[in-house]
Amino acid sequence: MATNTEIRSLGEHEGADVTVRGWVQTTRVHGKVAFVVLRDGTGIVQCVVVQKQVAPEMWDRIETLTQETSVEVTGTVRADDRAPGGYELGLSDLRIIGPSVDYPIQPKEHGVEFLLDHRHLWLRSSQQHAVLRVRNEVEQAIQDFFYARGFVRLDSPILTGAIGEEGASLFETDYFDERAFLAQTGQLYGEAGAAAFGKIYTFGPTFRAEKSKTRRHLTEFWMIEPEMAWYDSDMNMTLQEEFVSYLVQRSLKNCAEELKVLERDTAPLERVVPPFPRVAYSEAIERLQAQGREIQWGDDLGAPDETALGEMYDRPVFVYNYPKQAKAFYMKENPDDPRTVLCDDLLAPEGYGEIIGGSQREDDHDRLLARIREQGLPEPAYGWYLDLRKYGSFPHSGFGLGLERTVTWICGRPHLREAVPFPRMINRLYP
Ligand code: NSS
Repeated sequence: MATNTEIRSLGEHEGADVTVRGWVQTTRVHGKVAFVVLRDGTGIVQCVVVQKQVAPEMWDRIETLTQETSVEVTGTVRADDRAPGGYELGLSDLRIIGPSVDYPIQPKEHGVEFLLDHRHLWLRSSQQHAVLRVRNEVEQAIQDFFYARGFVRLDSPILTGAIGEEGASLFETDYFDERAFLAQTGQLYGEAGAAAFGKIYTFGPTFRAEKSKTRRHLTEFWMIEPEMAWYDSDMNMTLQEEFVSYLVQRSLKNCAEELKVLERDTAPLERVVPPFPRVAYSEAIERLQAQGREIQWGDDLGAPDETALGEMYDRPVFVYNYPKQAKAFYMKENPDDPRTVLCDDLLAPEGYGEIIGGSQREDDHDRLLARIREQGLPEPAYGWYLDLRKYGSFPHSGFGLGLERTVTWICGRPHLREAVPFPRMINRLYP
């Protein structure tokens, strides 16, 4: 009796008969020998069929196989250095489970809109499969990193009554007799969690009604938001560089195959180790101006500015202490320069730009209230958030890492839309 196995485990069955189930990538018939390349999601294997060794009906079946037909095959595992994965299968049987007629994605160039319309099938393609395997590794690495450091995962709500980052990009929905908003951030809830557990992180989908059609924006993206009691802005940046380095090094170690499929040059990733350079916002402006860029003190950095700055360093770079007017209401005023706040953005190299936004939080009740009023935010919605400054206020800091931006950079892809299984963008809600 042949044992069922996955392609990735074929090495454990060398010389034995196994049964594998999967989908046909290609079939080539060379006279009396046929080669069927099969993938099952865990790997690919070349199956070899010799006409005189199999029943005539089976040989006929091989000749009718089309791309993405699902099959169950039985054969002998043979080591073969030239084969992908190091093994091939000498088939004795092949059963068709589900035929596939006129599979829309052919091994040729398709336009990206066509591929996105067929995202439910495009996921099977080798590069898309590789990107999402890297995403899976990064997601696991995130959990391992924080678990090992004693952080508690705190799941923040997705339906919220309060605003998070900015009013302009909120998704609104009916909530019985009230209005609700899809969460732009879990941070405010994370701050409540930090007072309860010390160190927490949230990890979930966040939503922004971004009208911009850029390669860096999705309307639904996943964010990791750690929040730490007793951390100042410097400690916050140190945690960020350790975290990002861990995610990159872990991907290099456990996703070498995937990065090869993606033809990712891994040299720039190997340099991602602490410490990362830290550049004050004011210095960043001077450097950009020296390059002839049109940017004034007080402006937020645009994507081209981030790219230009990122290119000045060989690893991710922190830009810290931005002007108050460019940043969110909850950031703590810088005691050494009240025009600025204690915050940082982490810019990835190779033109990938901002992957993290973080800050020390305003922990003074009256200053925070003043900022809420200055920005015209709905005060009643922030009552519970202000409570955190009334009952045992505490210095604390945190940050948000965009999962898709990080995966896009690690994989060296041009656009965020490939780093999430089913991307949501301004003009895309299907599939
Ligand atoms: O707006 S952020 O800069 N900051 C926050 O939301 C804070 N509440 C985080 C915190 O301190 N807890 O967003 C953080 C990151 C940003 O650096 C990007 O990597 C990512 O979230 N981000 C996005 N990714 C994809 N698409 C869009 N639209 C997007 N917006 C932010």
